[in-house]
Amino acid sequence: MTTETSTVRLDLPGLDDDPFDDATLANPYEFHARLRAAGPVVRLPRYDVLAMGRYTDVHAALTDWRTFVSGRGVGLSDFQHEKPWRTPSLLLEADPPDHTPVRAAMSAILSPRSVRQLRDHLQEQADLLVDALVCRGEFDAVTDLAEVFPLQVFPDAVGVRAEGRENLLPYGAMAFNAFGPRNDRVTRALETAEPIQAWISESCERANLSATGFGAQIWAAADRGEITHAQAPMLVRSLLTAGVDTTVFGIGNALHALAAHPAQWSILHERPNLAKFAFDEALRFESPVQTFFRTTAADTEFAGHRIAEGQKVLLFLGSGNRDERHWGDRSEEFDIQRAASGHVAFGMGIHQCVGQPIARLEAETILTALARRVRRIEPTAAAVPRLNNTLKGWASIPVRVHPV
Ligand code: OVM
Repeated sequence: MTTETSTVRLDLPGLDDDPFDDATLANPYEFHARLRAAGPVVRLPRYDVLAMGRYTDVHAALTDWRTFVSGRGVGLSDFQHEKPWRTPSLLLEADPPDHTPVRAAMSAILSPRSVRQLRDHLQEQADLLVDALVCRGEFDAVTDLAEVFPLQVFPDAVGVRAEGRENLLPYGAMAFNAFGPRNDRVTRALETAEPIQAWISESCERANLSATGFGAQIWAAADRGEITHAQAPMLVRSLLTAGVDTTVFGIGNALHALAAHPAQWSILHERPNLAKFAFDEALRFESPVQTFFRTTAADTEFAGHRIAEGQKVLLFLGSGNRDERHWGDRSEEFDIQRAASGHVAFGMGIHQCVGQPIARLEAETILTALARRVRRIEPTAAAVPRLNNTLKGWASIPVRVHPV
């Protein structure tokens, strides 16, 4: 607890922790438990922000977009006072009414119906990749699988040119790091940002996109007047920012949890059609996107506390997803047969992940392919965390698989 002065109210409990330091990023769960125990709204004086870690409060703040706005940025930086590192996203960093038509156009393009048409192709690609890895027997579940599969299928689905795709992962890492404080991780990433940003920006132009992908469909929505032609490349940028690292981390986290819990793998192997439930439980258990900020648009009362206008509030999605108040006393256990739906790993409310159908399809097809062919998956060395100010995941997960 702390008593140092700040612009935030002092009647609230405070925690001295730095949620963005290496140790907490690598293992945030002990901090999350103290955050939830401290109260519904907790001060983090180190950054002069408020924090929420309980499921009900995270859910409520995500849903109340009028009070907890996104247009001032969903990182630590308040766009009302600081210049954003890039042009703000028309989706993520926007509020109604501007957000509404843009979101509607993107929802239609990424709808379950539209994404379903990709299923056979993705399952085929997943089966081929897994066949090759099963032949090898030992491989790295991140560098040989989680980083390979999304990059094999998602840029093609968007219609991105082949040249320069190695920029996609670094760009996403930079964007997710940039939501945090300007620590070494951000400073280092921004040093090499320029050529990466230039490649991303060019890749969003109509002439550089295939004729049939999601990118082309965004431009077609502009032709139909659903969005403007000026908005189209910005929305392609959203796909390239939010669509790669997230799925890589999500698939990696699922494989890490399954390799660490052999009994859970056995259940999945016996019933591969549980893959989509296993993925939801993995998202709950180790959420790839750990945090997002909101900013209060007005003085407000929340959970019995007054919060002033202009206050940055850090929402711990990954903590809400392990809150014993919501999930019960086994909330910190990995159980693919639990009812994990309702987790906030994709957010909640008007900003809830619009790319969810494609993210889920990627995860489901690759996990199904593995579950069918592999009866046992075991770690062969310690997994190495990949630290990011927003994302939780792994740089390396060495495994051995035993085929059927
Ligand atoms: C965007 C976006 C959306 C969701 C997440 C995200 C970097 C970015 O629209 O650019 O993370």
